[in-house]
Amino acid sequence: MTLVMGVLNVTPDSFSDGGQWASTDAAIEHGLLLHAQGADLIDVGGESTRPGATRVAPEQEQQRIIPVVTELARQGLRLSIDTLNAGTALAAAKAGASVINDVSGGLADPGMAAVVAETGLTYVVMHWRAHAQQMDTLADYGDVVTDVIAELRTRVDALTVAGVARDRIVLDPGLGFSKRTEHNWQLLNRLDAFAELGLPVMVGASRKRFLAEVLPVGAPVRDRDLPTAVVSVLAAQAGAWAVRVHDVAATRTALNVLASVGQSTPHGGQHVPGGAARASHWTHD
Ligand code: PMM
Repeated sequence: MTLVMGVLNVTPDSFSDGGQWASTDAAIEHGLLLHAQGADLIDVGGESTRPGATRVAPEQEQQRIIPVVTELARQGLRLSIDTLNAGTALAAAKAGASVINDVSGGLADPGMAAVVAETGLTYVVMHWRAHAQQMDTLADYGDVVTDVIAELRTRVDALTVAGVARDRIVLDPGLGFSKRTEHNWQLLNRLDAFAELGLPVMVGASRKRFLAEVLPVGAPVRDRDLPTAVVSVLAAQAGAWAVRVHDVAATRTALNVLASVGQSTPHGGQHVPGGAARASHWTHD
């Protein structure tokens, strides 16, 4: 089964949920709710990566997320940490996170590969070209699927040379990051092409701008949860390892439909790199 990764942005400015879970207590409560709704992993982030966002100091990022990671790990939840910063990834690993989700795939912080290698955690390598201020200016491709796969292959090669175990890596096409609307649909249409890299793939479509295209003009962002759940089904059918979503309940229900009609993905979720045994070295239990 494809894993459901619930989004927990402990930020004042993320595009669809900024400010809602900005306090530690509210974030912990929301993380527990996402878990109760069926999230397999909670992805905790303390820096918004929405187009145009400004960077946050790693110290501030850690102040936002480490207490949340610590408490949710203590309660037995499986956690992913959404960060560009090696120091934050290491602090989160020590606080109990078992997945490092780096939207830059190691390009933003040259120290990240060493942290991934040292902790042995699962590492999500997303396709990324530039920070939030510039990313929309870098959405030029020949064939977007071919180009994204080639750029991810280059990242995987560089990371393995830097000591990251290949079997810890999960790939992500990076929907919405230096992608125009049509690029996102093309990537979703050909998710199966990523199989040539021989690594698990995760998909983060949740509430992104391109989904507005299938809704009435002016529909509120929350209305994107329905198309998000549909994309979760398509991703699962293509064998995705995980989908990253805000509305966990909707995606869980949609994936239950798929399971009920006997179409649980044969591949997705079976290969879970960096499982609990490996991660336990970094937890406090
Ligand atoms: N998208 C966002 C943040 N983190 N991580 C991965 N692996 N893939 C994504 O597509 C992704 C991500 C931006 O969405 P948000 O601002 O709603 O968190």
